[in-house]
Amino acid sequence: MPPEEPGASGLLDEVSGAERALAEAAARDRPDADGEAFFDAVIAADQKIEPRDAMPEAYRKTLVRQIAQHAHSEIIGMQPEGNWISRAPSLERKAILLSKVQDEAGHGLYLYAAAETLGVDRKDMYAQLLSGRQKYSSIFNYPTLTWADVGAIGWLVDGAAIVNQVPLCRCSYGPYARAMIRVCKEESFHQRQGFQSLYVLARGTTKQREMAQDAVNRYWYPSLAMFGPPDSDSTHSEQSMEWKIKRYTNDELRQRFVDMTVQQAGVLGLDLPDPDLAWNEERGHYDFTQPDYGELFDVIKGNGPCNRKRMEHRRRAAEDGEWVAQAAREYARKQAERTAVSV
Ligand code: FAQ
Repeated sequence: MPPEEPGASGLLDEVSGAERALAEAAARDRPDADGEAFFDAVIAADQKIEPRDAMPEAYRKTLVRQIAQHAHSEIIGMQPEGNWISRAPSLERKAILLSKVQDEAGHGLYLYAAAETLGVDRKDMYAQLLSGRQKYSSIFNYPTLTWADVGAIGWLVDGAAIVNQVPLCRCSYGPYARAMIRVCKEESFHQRQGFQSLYVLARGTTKQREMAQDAVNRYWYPSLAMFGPPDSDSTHSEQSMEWKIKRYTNDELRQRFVDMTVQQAGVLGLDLPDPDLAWNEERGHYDFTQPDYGELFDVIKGNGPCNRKRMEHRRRAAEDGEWVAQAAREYARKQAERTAVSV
């Protein structure tokens, strides 16, 4: 067994703490005011806005944008790893990967459900993804060239996702915060399986070790870019932090991820592909080379290595699955009819 990697257990503590805090907040008295004053009081008291509460339209729109984009990321994120299910090197690895990819579908489901509490329809969000009007995370537009990429995604991509999403368990919007608690617990498990898979490869044959290093080399900078543009170019951070949707800025979270990951790379015995990575005593953080943000914006615009492939696959899946959706809709209609008759 690989030794415990540093950092992850502390993050999980924060998740359990968030769960307690949510239960306590729900039990507390809510501010006795209507409309804007109510919203401001709830945010100031660090409590939760719930679906039927008054909220500014811009707050609602920001949440729909972020949650929909997050949900789309989870389901598009099934593709790069799904690519390896049929070629996993053992039955055990295949079963693990299958479960992980199913978990991502489940995360999509919780998140679409959370977005629906804001008065939007899942069907419409999905249509906006397919038409390109709503986006998904840049990271899933990179290819998975070897088996080691599956480990690198688990370790780095799920690792970055946890760092970004643990603070979202304390997001001011109740349904999103609650969905994130379960998602984070599962992502933590995913991160550990990726770490363990790379740990085994790093101690395997020379070829396996090289494959693991190559995967880390290719996934390092795209993982750093997942946190979004630098704070100076982030259009939404300031307002989202005022509303307590975001708790930390993009750069703060990126730094936290680097600090945590450098130590883990040491345990794995793999190098991070940054010659300027160095501990800065004065800052109490690692200095590191920033990702290429020009590349990030290019990928967001649809020009990454796999954007077209990912969207074509999704569109084909929607067309091929239309008969199932139709059958489900018809079944739901009949059930509703029967319930109406028996009432
Ligand atoms: N990719 O002003 P900001 C996962 C856009 S799930 C694409 O800083 P914000 C699990 C941003 O939307 C990964 N677009 O924006 C998994 C905005 O554009 P817009 C997804 C990006 O919202 C693992 C513009 O740039 N996680 O990994 C990206 O305050 C393994 C300006 O940016 C989430 O969605 C990007 N990387 O902060 C699944 C977490 N970065 O909308 C399968 C929730 C920025 O105005 C396998 N989301 N943009 O046109 C968030 O925390 C935030 O939305 C950020 C961006 C931090 C992503």
